[in-house]
Amino acid sequence: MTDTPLISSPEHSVEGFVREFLRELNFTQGTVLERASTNDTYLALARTVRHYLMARWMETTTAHYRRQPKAVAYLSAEFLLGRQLDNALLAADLEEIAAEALASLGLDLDVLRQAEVEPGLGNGGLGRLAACFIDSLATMSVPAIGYGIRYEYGIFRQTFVDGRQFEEPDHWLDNGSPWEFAHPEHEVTVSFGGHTEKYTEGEGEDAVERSRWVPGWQVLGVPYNYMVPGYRNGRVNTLRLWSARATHAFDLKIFNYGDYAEAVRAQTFAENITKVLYPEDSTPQGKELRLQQQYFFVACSLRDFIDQLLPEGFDLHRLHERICFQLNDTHPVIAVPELMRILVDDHGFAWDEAWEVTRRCFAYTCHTLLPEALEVWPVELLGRLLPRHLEIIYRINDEFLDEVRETFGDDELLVRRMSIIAEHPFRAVRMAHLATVAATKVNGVAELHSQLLRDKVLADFANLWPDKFTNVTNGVTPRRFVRLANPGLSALVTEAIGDGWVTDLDRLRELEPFADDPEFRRRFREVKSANKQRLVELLERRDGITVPTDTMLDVMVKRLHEYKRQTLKILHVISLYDRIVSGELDVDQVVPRTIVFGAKAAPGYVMAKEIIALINHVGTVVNAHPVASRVLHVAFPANYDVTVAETLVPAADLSEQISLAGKEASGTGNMKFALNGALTIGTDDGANVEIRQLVGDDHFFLFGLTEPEAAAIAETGYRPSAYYEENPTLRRALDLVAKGEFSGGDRSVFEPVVSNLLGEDRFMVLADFQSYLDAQDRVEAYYRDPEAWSRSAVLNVARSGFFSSDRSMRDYLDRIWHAEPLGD
Ligand code: 26W
Repeated sequence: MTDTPLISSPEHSVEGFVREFLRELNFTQGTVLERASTNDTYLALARTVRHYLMARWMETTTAHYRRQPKAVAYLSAEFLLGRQLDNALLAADLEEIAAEALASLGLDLDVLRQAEVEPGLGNGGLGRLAACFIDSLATMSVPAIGYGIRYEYGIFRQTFVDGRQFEEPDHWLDNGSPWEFAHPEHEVTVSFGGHTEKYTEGEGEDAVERSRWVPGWQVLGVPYNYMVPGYRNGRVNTLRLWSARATHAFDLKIFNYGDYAEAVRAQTFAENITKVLYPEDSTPQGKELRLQQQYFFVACSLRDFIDQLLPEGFDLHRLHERICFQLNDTHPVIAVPELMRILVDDHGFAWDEAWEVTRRCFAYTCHTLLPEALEVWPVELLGRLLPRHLEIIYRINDEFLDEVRETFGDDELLVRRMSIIAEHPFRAVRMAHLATVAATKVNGVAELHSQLLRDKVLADFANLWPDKFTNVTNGVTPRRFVRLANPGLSALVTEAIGDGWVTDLDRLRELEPFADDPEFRRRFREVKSANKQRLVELLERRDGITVPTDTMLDVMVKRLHEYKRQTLKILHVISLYDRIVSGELDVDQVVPRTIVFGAKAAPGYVMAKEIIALINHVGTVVNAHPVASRVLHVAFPANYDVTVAETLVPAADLSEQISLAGKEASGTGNMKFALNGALTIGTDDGANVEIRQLVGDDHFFLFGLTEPEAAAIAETGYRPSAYYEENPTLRRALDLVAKGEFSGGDRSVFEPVVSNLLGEDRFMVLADFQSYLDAQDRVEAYYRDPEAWSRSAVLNVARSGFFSSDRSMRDYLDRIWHAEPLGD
């Protein structure tokens, strides 16, 4: 890299901004202000803001290259970024300048903000976590790069027709994407298929048996770079997402045969690899294209790091001194045999030498506890797509099982349990086992989750390597989820304790005394109520949904999954409705609530889709009922995404975190709500446990079975119908659904939901029903006292600083990566 001086940033002033903006509008967008569309002005604005970050980006990149510090590569199939404009404005400290500059041209920044289509390159928690982590790494000046996939279509757009979910493609790139930089000149070739050949290298004494991969077909990976700006620290890291293209040679060959249509087909075939994000969250479908995606991005990323980011001639025996590849769940785990292949086949390492390095380069984060979410790849498929990798996996497994036998003796049951290869119901590679064997560290994402990994899911491995296992509790970025999403609260907090909290969230502790200050509480309530007003306007504008303003805002937003128990929430609504309509509850005595749901279901997850329909139908009936609608309102805006969360979370009073204990690995929405001053009603699950410990029992509504209790019930045989028989309130609620109250009298519509609850009820909704209702009664009583409630809300804010993703990053740095921030 040369020492050419960098062009300096545009002038940091309103005039400077106006000049740069008009230049962009005229010279890049090719239009004039008078005729520019909203999209034209948005694109010009985005590029203007980008310019202010450009010099920092080049400086950061150059510093990494020159100093060659130990870096972190976060490998993730998902990065759920959310909109970029606001975050870039904030990082560059341009919010006021931009607003003023645009106003001077008769433009409204708020309108332009809304023109941005968010890149929905993730499903939910895991993808959003990756986005929070790279934000924190940049803000902490840690040398880090995110590697992932540039899906042409992100998570589907959800619509409702008659209350049922339909999916539409998400054309997020249609209007142009001003935040990405394509680098086709850095394309990487990725191979697939074919077969392997044995050959002997050297002669006589020195002869070694080696294996060579003869691939069947290849594609190109083109990197797209995205800026990851640190918060006002002069650093901008890189997120590199890969897009698949057909190789030039491939089309050319076919083209020469004169089959033009075939050449185009080949192109399409290659480009399919990064066409669409798989919308399955937690139940893998085992699709070939998904394995292609995983190998594709991981092969591109390793090649990129080794060939582009390390200096020429770097001795790969020392790779672990320069990088830790963090595996975000099992999706990138095929990187393990890929690195072995690179070292052994391409660089001539001996097997043991290569394993020594590989073992030290990877760390693995597990994000689930559900057995069905643990990825396995059929050996048949993996061997067909990646024959050399399968060979390598077999050898890793052989040596690993030798170690197991050496340590524990010939316990064949144990060996079978621990094997990387499962034999039943079909031969398959267990990716979590491969990851655990290869990783220096394995972590769960909340204390309880990490403990359950050690004690249950990966217990045999924890016995073998107790020191390998650790915990890093998840976090969320305070820049996006407090500072940007909640300007009112941010201003109030800053006025009280200064603005240091934005990068040092523990400082929120200094707010504690303000919880006892009536004036502060009054202003806190004012902020909450303004945030509710903003939400009401959003729902009206975006969805045409009208909801009342000043009611308790009770929110459950997350992917639709049975273990998360949206059914428990809707049964609560049904029960309130039933008791109001029957006169058991005096409507004038009920605290008015607005219940907001947001949830996408995996397109093939039938039960989840039924639950969505049930929620929508209950909402229709409740909202239309002359008496019930005086105090109850249900809203279910379609297509919940990061952008909606940014308005919804700051408005919430009550955060619903009601999974069956032992099933939610962590949750991160729970943290966002607490940080924005919502009180949680929740089970002892995931990070709820830590939230409750920190904010205190008096400021958290706990209910439900504990994990050991749920496990014990499951052990002795769970009988949901017993709860139905014994609890008249529950029975009435379920009977209403069964007899068609919410389906125009048609009993068949929600029969599958009801019979599932009465039959299997795998996640013990009925067992926790009464406890949940009792907790909701406590919520209601407490909410009647606004002073007490807002005191608790302020304490939730003050005591949740631990849930900053900056703290998560510090924990990863100390416990796993052993890397350091780059000094000035
Ligand atoms: C299709 C295969 C598959 C399997 C698992 C896709 C996605 C997954 C993820 C592990 C599901 C997921 O997003 N897990 C969530 O990760 C969050 C971040 O750590 C946690 O907060 C959530 O509790 C966990 O469900």
